[in-house]
Amino acid sequence: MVFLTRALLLRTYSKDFIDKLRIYVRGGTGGNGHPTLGGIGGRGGDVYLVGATKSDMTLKSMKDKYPEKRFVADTGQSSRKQALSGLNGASIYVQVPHGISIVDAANNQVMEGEISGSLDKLLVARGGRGGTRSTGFIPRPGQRRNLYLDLKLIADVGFVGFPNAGKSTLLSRISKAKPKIASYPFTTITPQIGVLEYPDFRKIQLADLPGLVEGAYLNKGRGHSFLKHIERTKLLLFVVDISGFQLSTKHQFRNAFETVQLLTQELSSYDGTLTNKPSILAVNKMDLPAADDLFNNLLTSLQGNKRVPNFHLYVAASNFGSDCDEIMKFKDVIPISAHTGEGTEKLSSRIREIIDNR
Ligand SMILES: Nc1nc2c(ncn2[C@@H]2O[C@H](COP(=O)(O)OP(=O)(O)OP(=O)(O)O)[C@@H](O)[C@H]2O)c(=O)[nH]1
Ligand SMILES: [Mg+2]
Repeated sequence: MVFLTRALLLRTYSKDFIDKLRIYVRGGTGGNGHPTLGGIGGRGGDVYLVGATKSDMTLKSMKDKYPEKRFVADTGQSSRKQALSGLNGASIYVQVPHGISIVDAANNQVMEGEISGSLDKLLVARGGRGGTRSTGFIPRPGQRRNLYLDLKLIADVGFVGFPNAGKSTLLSRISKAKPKIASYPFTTITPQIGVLEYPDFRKIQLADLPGLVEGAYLNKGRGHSFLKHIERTKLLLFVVDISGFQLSTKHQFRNAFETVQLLTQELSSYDGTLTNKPSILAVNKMDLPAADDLFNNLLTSLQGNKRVPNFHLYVAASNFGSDCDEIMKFKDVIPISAHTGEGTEKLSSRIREIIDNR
């Protein structure tokens, strides 16, 4: 009975609403060159996604309008005796709803750039070059891609942390995603999405974001393109390495508490409202020797300036530099090991509790 109701509900719901649409895009093929006269073929047209002029466009209306969901730009003209330089094929501009992220279906990676308003435009498939002498007058095909247009892909939880903290390891532990994991910083270079699934089918989307560096708010390490994604998440999951972090021997070593402070500072300098978002602090690598002592030190430092009666509420006052005294109020601080799985179940249930009771 429960299942039946659920199935019926889902069907009614999905008839009017979709939050994900798969489309195929292909840039136009270039035109042929002219071998005897040395003529150059025209370039194939590009495919762009542009924010719809009507802000109420939905993925459903887009699907109804283009049921085949294929967008192929024009071929470039071949070189002829009368027109040695072939004309370029026309580009196409596909109107899409506002507020979507675009995911390459081949690797599940979110493409750079987003469409949040009617002026936004994103090149998704480049046209092929026309044939020239250097290609034996043979044209190149256009780029082809399957894309997902996703309405709320990275809206649930955003992982925030310095490189190497174990964010991707955690993602692979609590979801079915298979992100790249390695012992060097900046392994993850574009946001990765995983879905946390609960026994009753509730799903929460997790965004494993590339590691931030000090100065990310100034766009160091392309910080803006990652911090931007955090704006749209409902919950921030700080992931820190209990043994601290050092980018290289040229950089200063930061202990776990300092990494929390610095991350807080990066977020608040980028956007002062980010520190008001619900957040959890996951302290990773608790399997390392001496981790327990370090964790106790961290708790003491977190409670430092303002000792709060509620055990689950910790306050990190950032005191690097006198101009910044931002605080981050964590709903919970959870010691975990993404390697052994210690604490990760508790973390998963806290994520849900907080999102559902916001
Ligand atoms: N001992 C221990 N090592 C871990 C744990 N979690 C991750 N690691 C190791 O830490 C290193 C970095 O892990 P990643 O998951 O790639 O870290 P990341 O935060 O995604 O790093 P970036 O993508 O560079 O930002 C790898 O060598 C992992 O095997 C853990 O719980 N315990
Ligand atoms: Mg990573």
